Amino acid sequence: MNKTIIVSNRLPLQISIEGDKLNVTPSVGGLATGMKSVHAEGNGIWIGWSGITSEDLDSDLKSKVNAKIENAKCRAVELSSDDIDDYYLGFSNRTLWPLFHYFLEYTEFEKSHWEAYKRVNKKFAEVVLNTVEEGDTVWVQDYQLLLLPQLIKDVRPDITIGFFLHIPFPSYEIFRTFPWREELLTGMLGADLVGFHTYDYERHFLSSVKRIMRLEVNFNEITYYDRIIKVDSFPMGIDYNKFHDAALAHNNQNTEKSELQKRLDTHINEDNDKKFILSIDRLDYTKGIPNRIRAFENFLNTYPEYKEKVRLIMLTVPSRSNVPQYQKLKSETDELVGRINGEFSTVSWTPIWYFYRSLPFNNLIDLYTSSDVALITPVRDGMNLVAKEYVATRTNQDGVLILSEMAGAAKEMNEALLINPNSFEDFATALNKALKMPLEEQNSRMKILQKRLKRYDVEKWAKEFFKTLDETNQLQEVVISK
Ligand code: GDG
Repeated sequence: MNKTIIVSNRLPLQISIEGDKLNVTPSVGGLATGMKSVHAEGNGIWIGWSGITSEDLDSDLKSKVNAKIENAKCRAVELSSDDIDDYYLGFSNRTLWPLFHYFLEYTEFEKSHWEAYKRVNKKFAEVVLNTVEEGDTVWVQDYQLLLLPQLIKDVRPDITIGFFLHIPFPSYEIFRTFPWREELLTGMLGADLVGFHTYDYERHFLSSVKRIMRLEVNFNEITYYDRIIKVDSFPMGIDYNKFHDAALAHNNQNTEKSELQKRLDTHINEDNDKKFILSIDRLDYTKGIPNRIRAFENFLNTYPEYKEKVRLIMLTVPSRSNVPQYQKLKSETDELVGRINGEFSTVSWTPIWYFYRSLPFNNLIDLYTSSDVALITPVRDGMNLVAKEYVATRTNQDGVLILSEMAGAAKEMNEALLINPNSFEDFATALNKALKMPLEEQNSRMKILQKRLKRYDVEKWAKEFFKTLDETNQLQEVVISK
């Protein structure tokens, strides 16, 4: 039976070792959730790094960990702490991540990190090549593995390969600053289908291929030697029913309330007019967190009538804390929250509730369902699943989503209040509009958003990708037989 092999930097598992006890739990996060349905089907295999470096695994522990991994239909790529430092923290997170999100000032072009990136992509290729059999399909995920498609295609031209980029692909003017630009594009062109979240990213990629590689591009097909490579956009959806059903269960009177929910209820009961504004993101400079806090301060000064009436609940999830820019961002955020709470708080009101941690899923649902407004304002974001999850949990079709134009999700969420995250005026106007929006208008906007998200959920996203990959495959057969 043919199988689908998913390849991503991390396996969708969290492994922790406590004494001689080994705990393996499925991981959360956009990608893991998104691919779960593909992985569960048939005899799929997921290849990636386990999260534990080879130095921390003696041979006894290694075989125990591997057994658990195999059991979860996964296969591990072994990486050393040097690999992680240079390929992951170095090249992926200090070069590709900032460059592709238009943060040129944060982008480091470090040759040794590039060498590590090439070395580690080869390690992934080795495991894939040892796993793949005739008739299998390989689906490579994201920016850590841009070279992998070509490394597989070189050895196994018969294997169908798909590639999906979860972050933006930048404009040609940004991409061309990258010293190893041609090698990177060549790596991606090993795939038969290259997918992006939006048409704009697709367009930017095609433009770079045309201008840097000087290849023939016909609409969304690239001719590369004797192959045709298809490029297309597939906006990633969410597991809609999971979020919607969790919210229905949460709203059921008989469900026991969490401590967090009890706390939220106390505040709502104090004053029915009190409103919650919610933001949830990884602590990342692309998410526009300091700007959002400053914009909230400006909003309170512009519309003082909202003082003591609104609260911003900010959940920021720790991320990449060993990269210097993230440490700086953490101190800046702490300081801004402290300053604004110090400036505006009264005996009975704190304007910002700030959580710096990851919360369990049920608390996430508490926050989504209790918030009147979601304020999702990244300065640059491939898609943004949080915006979609908020909509899915609004089972009474109330609530307002304020969304940055710079998130890929904005392209398919026109009924949200779309703002430029660099404009304090946009923030203030949208917040005022959201907080005053009549219920009928909230309902009509939510209904349309929900209908679209329900129809194009994550399973549909994966199916569409595979359908197009299949068509691309037939295209190759025509080219070869000509
Ligand atoms: C990348 C791209 C693209 C967050 N906090 C908690 C928690 N989460 C979950 C959310 C959501 C996921 O993490 C975050 O997904 P996003 O899409 O918002 O952002 P990135 O992590 O930056 O993802 C992005 C995505 O890939 C998919 O292609 O959309 O543009 O940057 O699912 O619910 N989950 C739990 N506790 C938390 O505290 N349980």
